Formats: sequence, C-alpha cells, structure tokens
Amino acid sequence: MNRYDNRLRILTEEYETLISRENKRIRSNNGIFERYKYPILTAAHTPLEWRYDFNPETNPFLMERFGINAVFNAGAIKYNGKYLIMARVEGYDRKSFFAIAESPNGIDNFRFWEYPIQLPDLYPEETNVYDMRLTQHEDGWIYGIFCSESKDPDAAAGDLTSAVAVAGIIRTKDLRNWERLPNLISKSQQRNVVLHPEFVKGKYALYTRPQDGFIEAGTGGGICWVLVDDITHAIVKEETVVEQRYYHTIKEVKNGEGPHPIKTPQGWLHLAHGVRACAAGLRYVLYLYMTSLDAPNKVIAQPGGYFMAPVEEERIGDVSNVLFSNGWITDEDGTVYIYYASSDTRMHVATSTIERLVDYCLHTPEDKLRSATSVENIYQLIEANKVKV
Ligand code: BGC
Ligand code: BMA
Repeated sequence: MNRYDNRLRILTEEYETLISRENKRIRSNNGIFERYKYPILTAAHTPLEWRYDFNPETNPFLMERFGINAVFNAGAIKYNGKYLIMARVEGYDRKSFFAIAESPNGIDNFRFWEYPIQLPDLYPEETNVYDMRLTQHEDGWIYGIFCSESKDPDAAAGDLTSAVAVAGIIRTKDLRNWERLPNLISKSQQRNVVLHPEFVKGKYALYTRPQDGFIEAGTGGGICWVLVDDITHAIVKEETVVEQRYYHTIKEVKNGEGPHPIKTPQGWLHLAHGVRACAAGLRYVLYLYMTSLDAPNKVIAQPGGYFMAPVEEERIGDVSNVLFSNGWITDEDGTVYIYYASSDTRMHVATSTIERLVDYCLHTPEDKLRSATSVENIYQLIEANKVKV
C-alpha cells in the first residue's frame, strides 16, 4: 500500500473508532447529576471531509487543509426521536460557526451532519457568531438565538479588539432551512439572549443579559426579561431583572441564561452560568434556579453556590476554568441531558432527572452572602441530622 493510502486508512479508522466509542456514566458523588467519561464532541469529531482534500493529485501528502480548533457551547433539541446539538465549531482562524451533530441516545455516537450551517448573511459587518440557544416555540417554529459579533465601529484607530455583541435570530421548521430575522434591537449590547418557549401575556418573552460594554455587564443587573410584540422585528422596550448578581458570589461579575428553562410541575427550571474574577482570570460555573409557572420572570428558588464547576480535564483549554451550557434536553421519562462545554474546547454531557434537579433547587440552602451565614447553614444540617428517624 502506498503512503497516501496507508495514511487514509489510518485517518478514517481512527475517526470511526473515535465517533463510535461508547460513553460511560461515572458514578455520582453528590447524587445530583452524573458526569460521563468521554467528551461527546471535540475538534477531532468534525468530519474529515471538512478538513481534508481527499484527492491524491492535489493533496499528495494528505495534509489537513482546514483546521478545526474546538467544538463547544452547543444548543440542543430533541427532534424526530434524535438528540441534536447545534455546536459552536471554531476553526484555526478563530471564526466560529454552527453545525448540528446527532446522536441516537444523547450520550455518545454523535455524528455531524454533512454540512455546517450557512446562516443567511444579512449583516456584512458580522464577523463572528456563537452560542446558539434553540427553542421549540408554541407558535410552531424552532428558533435559534445567538451572539453576532462585529468590530466596534467607534473604536479608536489601531484598536483592533473592541467589539459589539448583538443577538441574531433565526427560525426553521426542519432544522435544515433557516430563515434569518432581523437582529434584536436593544440600546445595550447583548449576549446570552434566550427565547422562552411559551407566549406570556400573548407576547414572545426573552431572557436577555444587557451589558455596558462588550465584556463588562456593568450596570446591567443580571439576567433580564423582555416581552416582544413581533419576533420578526424584535425590540427591547422594557427590560427588568430576573436573576441578579451579587457581591462575593459565583456570579459577581456576570451571569447569563443557559438554554431555555424546562417546565416542571413546581415551576420553570433554569440553568445559567455565573462568572467571577480571580487572579487567573474569569471563572465560569453553572448554576440552577427556578421561577414561577404563572410568572416565569419571578424567582421562587435560588440554591446557593454552583451546580457544576470544571473538574480535571475540564479545567484546561483555550479559555481555562470555564464551564458553559446553552443546551439541555428532557426525555418523557424525566431524564435531563445537560450539554455543557469545558474551557471553550470540548462538549460533554451530564445526566440527571427533573425530580432530582427540582429537589436540589428547593432544598439546597440559599447563599445568604456571608461566611457567617454559610456556617449557620451547616449548623442547621448538623442539628437536623441529630434527630434520629
Ligand atoms: C469570544 C467569546 C467570548 C467573548 C467575550 C468573543 O470574542 O468569541 O467566546 O465569550 O468574546 O469574552
Ligand atoms: C463568553 C461566552 C462564551 C464563552 C465564555 C468564556 O462570554 O459567551 O462564548 O464560553 O465567554 O470564554
């Protein structure tokens, strides 16, 4: 066998082995959720056809022609019985784009569809797109809201880093043909905008995250709530805070809604990320909260601290010390598949159940914001444990 064919054989065999590898659930320590042994998607899971020219004439050394750097921050949806995630795929060139991967069971065998998604290109200044949130809305459409980033037109000459973040909106009926709607109009910059799955007072409802600048949330108090009359010309008129940031908590610097909340008998179950600053930079963790069924913008449960934080390999990557989630799927039996990315590098899954997550939200003590009150929370547990049942 010649060198080209030999390399081709090894490449394709290794690829098949990787994407058909069985995942293994890791026994849970805290009882709240289970992690899995292997990431579900990495750069190496992207189809070889996206990366290689398989013509021995034009690529005699069978070298990679388009490098993929990372696969992370995926939206998720169950569609026709399949678990689909719409990942942020980033090339060596730092541009990210969206691509759908499909799994029969939600935990392994994720395979990308043949082509990445080509978004309708409405905005010539749009430079980068990322962090898709998918929502099957009761109006019959599946919506995707994502961050659309451009160079700050007001940046001083020579400033090549200042940027502007806005929310892009697309919709589809089949996840193949996408209609692009105008970007959300908002006086502040926006990242982490998420569509609530139901109408509220006859209107579309968005979780937003207003920010003063591209990075700083600043006076933007946290995750906010906006009602929109017309999703085809979405405008932020009134923005009120749903889930606030606090001094010396896991969400001191920023927070943002993850995927859209799950409806449970006890209320809407939300997954979000919280960011704090430390000597190593920003640390991103995941947390849960619940809001009322009658008023999805009214918080009814706020378990203190983080729900998930990076461990082991998850701590390391392009942007280390980050867990981020913008996708989860619920099965009819109450299983919840939480799709999360670690350190802007790879995708993982964790599983739990609606019952366990709701129990966690309703019975984990709140963060009362001081060391003294945290010790009180532990004292209460110790005392309660003395009562023999
Ligand atoms: C990156 C995002 C990041 C944002 C703020 C963007 O340029 O692509 O991953 O969240 O900057 O740091
Ligand atoms: C951002 C997010 C993510 C990213 C995170 C860490 O603000 O929107 O895209 O995972 O920072 O870099």
